[in-house]
Amino acid sequence: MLTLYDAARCPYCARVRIVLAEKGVEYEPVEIDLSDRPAWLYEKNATGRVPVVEEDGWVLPESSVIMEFLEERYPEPPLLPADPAERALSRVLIFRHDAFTAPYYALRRGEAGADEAFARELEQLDGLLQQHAWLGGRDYGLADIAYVPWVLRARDSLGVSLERYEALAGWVERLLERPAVAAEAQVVATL
Ligand SMILES: N[C@@H](CCC(=O)N[C@@H](CS)C(=O)NCC(=O)O)C(=O)O
Repeated sequence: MLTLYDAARCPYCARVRIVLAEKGVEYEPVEIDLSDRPAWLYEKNATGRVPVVEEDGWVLPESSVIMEFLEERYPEPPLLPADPAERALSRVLIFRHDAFTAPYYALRRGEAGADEAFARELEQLDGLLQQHAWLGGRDYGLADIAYVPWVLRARDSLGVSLERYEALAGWVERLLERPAVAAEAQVVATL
């Protein structure tokens, strides 16, 4: 049985929770109190961060790597496109994700100018979604899962309106039709 060292409020953990739910993988969640982390967590991940997954004594940190690991370990249903070019584009989006989250966290800290910087990031996502239905191309997959936890938190916890980003707002609505993503919206509502 796979174990997920998890924290409800953590959007990186949300990525992993969504992938596990999409693939129907049973797992044991271990909730970590990030304000009072157990010392043993550093033995599993030197940075002391979550998410971490563990299977038969083998441990793996880093949400983007965990997502790819789960995709290979549990290939059905596939969450990366079959086409190598589309797979590569999904990976570029995941690789560049920090550019999206930096203004998100600045906004959460109430820094000056953060709302404009985050709006520019949302505009970029909206532009991509005007070109194709999902961030990774024609199909829903890891690129969408990599971004949606922050978009939900921005909308529901930081009060960022998505109204002016028509394609992005439509993408969120389509994502929320998926039980794995709807469950995350429920988690965000409890934070
Ligand atoms: N690059 C890591 C980031 C994980 C991360 O920052 N997790 C946060 C919670 S959302 C954490 O554990 N923070 C505790 C800390 O920074 O000490 C990943 O993608 O998994």
